[in-house]
Amino acid sequence: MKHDVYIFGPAFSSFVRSVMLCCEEKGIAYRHGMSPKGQSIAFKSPEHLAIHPYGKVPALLHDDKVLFETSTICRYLDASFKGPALQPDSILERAQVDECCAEISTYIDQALIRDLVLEFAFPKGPEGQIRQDRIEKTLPAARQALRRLSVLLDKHPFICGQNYTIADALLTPMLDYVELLPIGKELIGTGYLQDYLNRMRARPSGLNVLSMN
Ligand SMILES: N[C@@H](CCC(=O)N[C@@H](CS)C(=O)NCC(=O)O)C(=O)O
Repeated sequence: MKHDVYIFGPAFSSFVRSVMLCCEEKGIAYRHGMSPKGQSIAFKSPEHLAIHPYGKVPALLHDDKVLFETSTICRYLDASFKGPALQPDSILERAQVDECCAEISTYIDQALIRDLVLEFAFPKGPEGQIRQDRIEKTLPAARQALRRLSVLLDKHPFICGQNYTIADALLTPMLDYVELLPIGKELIGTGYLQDYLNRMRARPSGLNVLSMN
């Protein structure tokens, strides 16, 4: 298979990072950014909407194929390229990884990234200030999401058990950003979730993609 993989989207996007992590874990050569053919494509422009009908990122451009939705892209890359498998073989275990991916990219993403991290990253209060009242309102859901992740992790090395899967690639950019918030260390705590994040950051894929580096 030709290795002409382009991940469309800025590298600061958590979901773009998830696709980058999958490529790194599988050893797939890739490029990324907003300029698949040299010229920059503006966010929400007709060219962007031609690649992603909802004007979001990431999208995958692979030779003449275009795909959107992060989990879908990651499953496609896993099936198309050699390298370590990022999904189990067993039907049930694969469904459990899919379930975990859906949970992370919907409920967990909403609580941790959309409602919390983005309020710090792009503050919308008067004169660009962080809306402290919004943060206070979102914290209970963020704490609940993190408790749920601790339950899922259950002292396994990876979020779905014994092996690195697409679910880890989805989750670690989110946790990485949360931990960098002023309240991040307190939120993540000093237990197994922090230990998991440290181990994911220390992998070659984490060293190349996650923000601590
Ligand atoms: N369900 C989509 C979500 C993609 C998504 O929300 N991407 C964010 C960046 S992390 C985005 O494009 N935000 C810009 C916007 O919503 O306008 C996926 O899994 O790929």
